[in-house]
Amino acid sequence: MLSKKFLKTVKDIKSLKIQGASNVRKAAVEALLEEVNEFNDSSILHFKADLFKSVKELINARPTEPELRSALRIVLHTAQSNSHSLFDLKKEVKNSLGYFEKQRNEGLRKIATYGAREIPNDAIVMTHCHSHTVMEILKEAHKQGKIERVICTESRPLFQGRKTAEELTKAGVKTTMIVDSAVSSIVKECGLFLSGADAVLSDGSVVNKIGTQNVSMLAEKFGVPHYVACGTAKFDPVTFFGFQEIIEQRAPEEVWDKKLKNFEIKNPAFDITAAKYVKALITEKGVFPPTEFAGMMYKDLQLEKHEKEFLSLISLMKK
Ligand code: RUB
Repeated sequence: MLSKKFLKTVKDIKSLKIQGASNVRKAAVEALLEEVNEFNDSSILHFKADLFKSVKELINARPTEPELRSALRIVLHTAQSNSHSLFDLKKEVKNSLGYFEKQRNEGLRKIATYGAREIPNDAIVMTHCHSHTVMEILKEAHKQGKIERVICTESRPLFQGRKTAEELTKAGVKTTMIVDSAVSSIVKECGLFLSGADAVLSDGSVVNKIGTQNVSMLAEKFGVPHYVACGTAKFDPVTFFGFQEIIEQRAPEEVWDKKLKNFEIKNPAFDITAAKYVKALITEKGVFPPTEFAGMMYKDLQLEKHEKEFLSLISLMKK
């Protein structure tokens, strides 16, 4: 039985109350740990069944989140271990999730350090949506006195740019907000465009909040480099095996709650920026051109050997 608290986390992820790939992953891991702690049946089989159900709920809460899937894969992998007692299995799941989180947090510090090095002095930086990885870099660069100003888009339809603006101004960073359609007029004033990522695909292209591709293409037109800040857990391994990343389609009411005849609203949450528009990915393993990054991840994850494991996780996603 999944707890009310767990189901509330799933609901909050679905409704975007919990937003951004890293926050989604963090909330999911916390909810899973709590489920493990609170499980009070004595059957190891029931425990595994519950774990499987939790993974399924979470994987379908937001379909475009490979970082969340990376955490869930660890849970499924650990659940298949040879632990004979429930106590040991619980301990193993908790340890593996704890280790994963620790690595993500240490990785974030490294990304902030490497990212701040890429930011030139007196930089005007454009950003889009709200990425807590981007925030770490901007705050670090601000501490080093490198930022003149950050320009953030509103990021319609749900205005995540406001969250970015609030956080930046609180940290003492001079911030300008623009409507999404003002990007072409303003991006030429910027030294770089820095975005986050929800996923990096096998061809090095980057999935991120809808509108990222627009900013990236316009930035290229005006000679402004696009850097993407993301942990390596954002890499989507199944795209190496012919699977397409699912682009989440969100409710039309987020755009306009009007019902008209002969009328439809399309509301994709993400878009895909081709690798050729991205100068580099800033990750905890270093700063890489996107296609090189994908090749490195293929080797690192030993995908040739682990294809089955990655595909079995994806099979839990609703079609
Ligand atoms: C958020 C978004 C962020 C990435 C990266 O979209 O596109 O740029 O998730 O975030 P949404 P982070 O608001 O739909 O979740 O760097 O925090 O992982």
